[in-house]
This record gives sequence, C-alpha cells and structure tokens, in this order.
Amino acid sequence: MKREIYAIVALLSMCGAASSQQFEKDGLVIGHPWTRATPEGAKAGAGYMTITNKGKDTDKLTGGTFEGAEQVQIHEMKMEGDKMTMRQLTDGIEIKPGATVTFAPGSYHLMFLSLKKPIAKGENAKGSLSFEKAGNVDVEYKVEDIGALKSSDGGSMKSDDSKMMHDHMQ
Ligand SMILES: [Cu+2]
Repeated sequence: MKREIYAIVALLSMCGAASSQQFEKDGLVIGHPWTRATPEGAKAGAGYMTITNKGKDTDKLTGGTFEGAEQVQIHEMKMEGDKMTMRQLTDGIEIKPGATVTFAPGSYHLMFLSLKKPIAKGENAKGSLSFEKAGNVDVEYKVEDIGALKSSDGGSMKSDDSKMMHDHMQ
C-alpha cells in the first residue's frame, strides 16, 4: 500500500514539472513538444505538440529543424475509406487567432527525416519551428519510449490505435 502512494506522488510531481514545457513567441504558444525514441538504424522520427495562436494575426507553420535530422516535413495522417494515409502538407498549416492546432499520432505531425543518429530517451531533443510571421521558435522535445502513443506528461494525443502507428512507422 505504501509503495502505491509513493508511485502516485512521483507521478504527480512529474506532471507538475512538465507543465512548464511551453515555448512562446509573438503570441504563438507551443505546448508539450514530444517525440519518440527510435530504434538503431531508423531513419525517421515524428514530433507532436500543440500550437495555440494567442495573437491577433493568422500565422502559418511552414517547417522546422530537428537535431540530427536532415529534413523536417509537415505531415497529415487521415482515414481515406478504411485506409490510413499520410501526406506531406507542402503549403504548411495555418493557425488562426484563437485557434489551437494539435499535432498527435494519427493526425498532424512533424516528420524528422534522414536521422543521422537514433533519437535517445533521457535527454530533451532540440529543434525549432518556422512560422511565416513569427519566424523561428526554438523548442525542446521530450523523448518518450519507442512506440509511445502519447506523452507521459499529458501532451497531445488524438488516437490510441496502435495499428495505425505501426503502419505509419513502416
Ligand atoms: Cu509522417
């Protein structure tokens, strides 16, 4: 019994610490960026977060950078009929004033391509997001377990369909 109580306390304090993981620039608030550790030899990873526009003007996410990746693309996954498909959004994603766009497994995500080394759990991974008006915003991604479907700190999550994730990573 005692042990269970300790576990809960540890979990609560972790949540408290993580809620500060937020990055801001010119009214754009980027909440809980997270990614997954990748197995040895994997060439791609994915990034998730929420982006809220608290400013007065529409802005647009146009891309970004990720440490160790040669390229970062904006992708969207969605169901077409009974098939999950993924496509690149080459025009970026508009974020209107007052709107929050959620990047989560099975939905919008950033794709980190041509990784030079695996994404390792333990340390935060550095990257940046590029916006049409706000410019570049530095962010840090919390690194979760390989195959994680959501961030342990309560980050974005839209789907818990593990088959979907599996298809995506292939
Ligand atoms: Cu993708």
